[in-house]
Formats: sequence, structure tokens, C-alpha cells
Amino acid sequence: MMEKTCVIIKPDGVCKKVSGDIIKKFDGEGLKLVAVRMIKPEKQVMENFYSVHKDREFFKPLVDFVCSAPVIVMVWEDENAVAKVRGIVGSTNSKEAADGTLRNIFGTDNRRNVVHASDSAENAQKEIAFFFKPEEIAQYDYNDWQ
Ligand code: FUP
Repeated sequence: MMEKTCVIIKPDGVCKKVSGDIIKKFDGEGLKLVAVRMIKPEKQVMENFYSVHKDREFFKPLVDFVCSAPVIVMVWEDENAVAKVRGIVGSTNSKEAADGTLRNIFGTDNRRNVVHASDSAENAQKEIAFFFKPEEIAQYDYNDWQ
């Protein structure tokens, strides 16, 4: 199924200057970039974004971390984009992420793990709506350019 997924390059990714490597990886894996913006998120936005974790002990440090520097919010599209991107990103704890995944290559631990990626198509739609209006999602074909 054709899907869109929400990907965020977190403060560690931006500040370690690996945003380009991360975007290049998704491009190279055949996903299509359909929206992108850099923001310095408000605490309240990320508290809502991560509200499913609000009772966890890591909630406050997580929100503090994702609000500590700019992030790059993106929407990527492909067949089964959610699962495909989760595979490319790797498991939550960078120290346990499979070889060659983005978190394995660029991450540090289970908080500073460089990338967020939606975990279901339903959550992807909700997360995309946090950052983009429907008209900000591009519709184009790779052979559109002249
Ligand atoms: P993921 O879907 O891989 O991003 O991971 P989760 O939804 O389980 O967790 C969301 C975020 O909480 C992770 F990106 C990092 C953070 N986290 C911690 O800081 N400590 C933990 O023990 C687990 C998760």
C-alpha cells in the first residue's frame, strides 16, 4: 500500500551534521521526499507528540532533548513506507540497532537516537498533521523536471 510516514531528524542528527547522510539514505532506498521543514519545536508540541509516553520516567528528558536544538521534520512516501523506514532507522536503542541502520551508524543511546519514524500508518497521519497542512505535502513525479 502507498503510505506516507513522518520522519524527524532529532537535535543530535542536526548538530552532528549528518542530516544530509540521513536524507541521502532514504533517497537511495527509493523513498520519495514530499515535505520538509526545520523547526525549533515548542515544549508543548513535543509533549503532545510523545503523549503516549507521558507517564514514563524518560518523558521529561525525552521532551527536553528533542526541544534542545532545531529538528528537521519530513514526510517520506513509498509502498509500505512505515515499515520500510522503521527498518532503515533501526531499533530504539542505538546500542542495539542492527548494523547499517541509521541509529547504529549515527546514534548514541536510546534517547539520542538521531531519527524519529512513525510506527504505524495511523500514527503517521497524526504525526504528519502536527507539522504540515495537507497543501504542504508535495505531489510530483520524478520525471517532472526538465
Ligand atoms: P521509537 O518508536 O523507536 O522511536 O521508540 P519509542 O516509541 O519506544 O520511544 C520514543 C522515544 O522515547 C525514543 F525515540 C527515545 C525515547 N526513549 C527514551 O528516551 N528512553 C527509553 O528508555 C525509551 C525510549
